[in-house]
Amino acid sequence: GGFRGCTIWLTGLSGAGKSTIAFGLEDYLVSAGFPAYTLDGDNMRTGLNKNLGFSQEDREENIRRVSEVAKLFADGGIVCITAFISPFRNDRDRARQLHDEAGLKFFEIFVDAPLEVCEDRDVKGLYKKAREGLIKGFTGIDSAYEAPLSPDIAVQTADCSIRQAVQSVVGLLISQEVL
Ligand code: GGZ
Repeated sequence: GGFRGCTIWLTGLSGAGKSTIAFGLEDYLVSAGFPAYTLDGDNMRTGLNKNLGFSQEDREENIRRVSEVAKLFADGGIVCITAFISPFRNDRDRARQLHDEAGLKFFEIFVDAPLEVCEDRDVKGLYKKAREGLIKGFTGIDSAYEAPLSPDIAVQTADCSIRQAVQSVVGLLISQEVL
């Protein structure tokens, strides 16, 4: 018995809503008394992964390190939420495998929004720069995004609120007996 950590892996395009959902979920969990912590570009790419860029090789290494850190958090009894594009299926599968081997639950959440919607939002103006050729190898423009084939759930952020998206994940965690 007792509470165990796990990893909630959010994947999706830039601007799909991963970070917003991650922090909404983290707030919900912490308020309900469950330890939760979000790993994202802001706390990983500025520190542990600051030597990495956006080539395929660097993204793979980024996700490999994030996977290992998430596993440690989960093993330490925390709900670890990760918010990275994590564009490659193989890398996400390896993250799951790492958790499976350690007997830790792992949930892949597809934060699904059409490219047009993400590009319309363009919160940081990066899509515009990518279209203008000022950023090369931008996911969805000239770098691949491999959508999950069988995510634990998908949330369509063009059609639902952040609250609803967070509630879908919470519903999954309850049905899987994490909460
Ligand atoms: C994609 C890029 C790129 C390129 C910089 N491609 O909207 P953001 O700004 O905050 O989210 C994007 C973030 C992606 O970092 P990740 O660590 O999640 O990527 S990966 O999982 O693929 O390793 C975007 C910004 O970094 N960004 N250049 N070329 N996103």
